[in-house]
Amino acid sequence: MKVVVVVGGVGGARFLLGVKAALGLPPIGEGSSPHEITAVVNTGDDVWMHGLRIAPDLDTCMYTLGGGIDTERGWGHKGETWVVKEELAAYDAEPSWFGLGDKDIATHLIRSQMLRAGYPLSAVTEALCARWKPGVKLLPMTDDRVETHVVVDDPDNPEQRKALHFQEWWVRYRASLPAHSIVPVGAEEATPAPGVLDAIAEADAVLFAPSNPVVSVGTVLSVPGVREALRKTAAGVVGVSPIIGGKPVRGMADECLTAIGVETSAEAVGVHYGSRQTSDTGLLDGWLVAPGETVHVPGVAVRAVPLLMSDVDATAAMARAALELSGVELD
Ligand code: FO1
Repeated sequence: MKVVVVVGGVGGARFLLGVKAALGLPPIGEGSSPHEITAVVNTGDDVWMHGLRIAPDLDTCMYTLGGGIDTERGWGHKGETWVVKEELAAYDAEPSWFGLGDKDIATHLIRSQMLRAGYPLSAVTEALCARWKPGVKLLPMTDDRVETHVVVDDPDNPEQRKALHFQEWWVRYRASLPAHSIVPVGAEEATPAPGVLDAIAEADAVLFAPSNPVVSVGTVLSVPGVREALRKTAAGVVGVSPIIGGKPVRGMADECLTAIGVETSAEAVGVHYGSRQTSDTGLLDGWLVAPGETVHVPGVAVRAVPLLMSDVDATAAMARAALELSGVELD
């Protein structure tokens, strides 16, 4: 079976652990299985910091599925040290609000060196995954530069508006500055990375992880060609709500949803993604929501299952429910 999962960072990576388990694969590392999982990963969070190219969502997926993630933080290496970060601070090197761990820096050095040598991000990711063996194919949504920027009132000059890179808004300001708009800069000129459209076309099931519907899934959908491929694929397309009881499970999806005028509810996000059958822009055939939520999404089959990814077994149950709702037969 070929499964494609559209993912962002922490939530997406955790969901992928469950998809692997649901298909009989070991959550961490590689296993032998007739099933193929391809993750199409958001790269709008990517950023140049201290001369290094950081790709947070790709790294979070790679470390989580390869067994190297710091599970507390949800990003970066477990057992991390911060000597270089302290040295940079000693030089007053900005930005001091973004933490680069010593082990993590090795990943960014390899990636930056390969990018400067002309390798596309997808080739860099493949090279890094040769070490981490995530057990799924990690594809960046595009090899082109797309960076999510957030338009806010300039904190130093509130009459003015200012576009912040997503990382500054998210990490430095903790998304506390109301976002007037969220823009995936460069998306119009981007093309899907090699393999993305084929994976969607050949999939038996396509799942939207419970990632941020705006800055993660939404950014992947902003790459020209992706939405069309999702609307055309013979695979069932099923999303998992990142909103439970009117609140995001983690992160600041509510701030992001408000910025695009979507209410923070499982129903509103389902309607936002839309129905593939009964609309000419919608993407979903199925929508998983938490128990007890009354959710109606016209033209979309809604099912209620526990959605807390408290451990791999719980996440595997969610993934199985999503796969079944997409119409595939699980052994
Ligand atoms: N998140 C933070 O809250 N603080 C940080 O200092 C930070 C550094 C960082 C470095 C590398 C990396 O891959 C991720 C990092 N993140 C940090 C997380 C990152 O901002 C988020 O994981 C994603 O951008 C949101 O999905």
